[in-house]
Amino acid sequence: MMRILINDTPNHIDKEVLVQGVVAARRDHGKLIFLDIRDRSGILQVVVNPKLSEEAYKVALELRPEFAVALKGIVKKRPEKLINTKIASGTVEVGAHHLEIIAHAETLPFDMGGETLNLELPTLLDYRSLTLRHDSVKKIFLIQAAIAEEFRKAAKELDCTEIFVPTIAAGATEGGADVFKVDYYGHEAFMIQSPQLYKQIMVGALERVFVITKAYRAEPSVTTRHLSEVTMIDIEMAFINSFEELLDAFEFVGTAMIKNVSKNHADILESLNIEQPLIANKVPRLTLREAQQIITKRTGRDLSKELDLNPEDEREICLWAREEHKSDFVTITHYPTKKRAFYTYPDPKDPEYSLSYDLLFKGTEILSGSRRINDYDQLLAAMKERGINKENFGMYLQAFKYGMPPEGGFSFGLERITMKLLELANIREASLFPRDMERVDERFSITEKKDQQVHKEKS
Ligand code: AMO
Repeated sequence: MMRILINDTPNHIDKEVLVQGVVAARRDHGKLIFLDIRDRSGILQVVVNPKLSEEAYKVALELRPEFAVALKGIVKKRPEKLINTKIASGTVEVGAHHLEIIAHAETLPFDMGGETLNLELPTLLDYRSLTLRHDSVKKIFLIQAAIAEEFRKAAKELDCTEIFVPTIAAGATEGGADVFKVDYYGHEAFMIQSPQLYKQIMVGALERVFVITKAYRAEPSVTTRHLSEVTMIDIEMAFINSFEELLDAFEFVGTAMIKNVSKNHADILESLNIEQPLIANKVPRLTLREAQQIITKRTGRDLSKELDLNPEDEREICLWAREEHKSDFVTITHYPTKKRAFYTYPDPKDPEYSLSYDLLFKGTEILSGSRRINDYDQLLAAMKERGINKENFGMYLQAFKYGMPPEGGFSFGLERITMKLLELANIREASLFPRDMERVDERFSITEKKDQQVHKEKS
């Protein structure tokens, strides 16, 4: 007999089916045992009645959560008042006449049977292999997969080719101190902080590229929105004719991803009580200075000396965009040149500021990017000015030495988008196996902790 998926059971009323899945919950009701069985498609209620099969009943008595089972039974329509609208198979149940254990599980450390998990974050992550199986957690990663899929679609609409880049590099991609060093056969190398250098090199060959890759940030702080291992989803495009062309491109990709995922998975958003995001026809655009002036007007805080938006500012300007433009997105451009990476193109009209941008969504930056310096000599000068050793960037510089058209690009953080779309309190919930100062899979014990200060942030 062929296995069918749980969410297909309503199409087999009064027929015998074979279902395989995992016990999500077992409820003993006197002479009857009810099982919630979970497979990749959904959850099914199974009734085990000793009058139907004494043998199946005996097996059901042994079952505990997370046991894997195979069962055969007849699909029965549920009476109207017993229909469960929260699950796709809620109009039916299966009366098991054959039940077999195919894998055992130890007693769980906590109850996984409820609709939500109600665990503190450390426990949620300490038992990650287990908690990832819970419906409420699985939904996060179904949405994340959908975001990545929509990104690929949008990137292809822009005629970009997918590339796969190294994650070990000769130089620190973004500069700064938050880089992991690697002992590479006795040579010094670095984990990439972003796919930046390689995507730039590749527009010399393919003109328009996209990449989904892991990148590493040795973040010296513990915040709700920083990870040490990030999934970056990036685009880079050459032969750009204007700065606005880049803004149009990332606003198209950003809004298309969010719009399509929210529409195609409206059921998941609804089940998590998430409102549909506000997507205006045109994403509002502000320079950093304009954004700061708006924030000052709204809050009275003087930001005239600030070179960036802090998390509180980001939340405030997003509130403004929602109120004034009915948009959960807002684009901020022209950050100070010295605050951005060496490859950023200074604004020819005012070189203190740069042709750079961030895209904010529901209160937080989800994307960064810029037009790039494409002239070899200008690039060398920018590196020199920042004290960057060009010896570590040989392969990168080679691309510019042999000519590079005007180009630019951008990068979304996949976990950031997921976190914001699903209104998760902490970015760690949006990473399967989050890495931070205190954890690689399992939490480091206090005695193992290096002599390094952990800065905890309020936000
Ligand atoms: P940036 O450093 O701003 O830009 O990173 C791009 C996007 O990646 C995400 N991100 C992070 N998410 C979680 N934890 C972190 N530690 C973290 N760091 C970054 C954010 C951010 O907007 N090379 C440039 C991009 C470009 O110019 O194309 C870069 O890396 O969502």
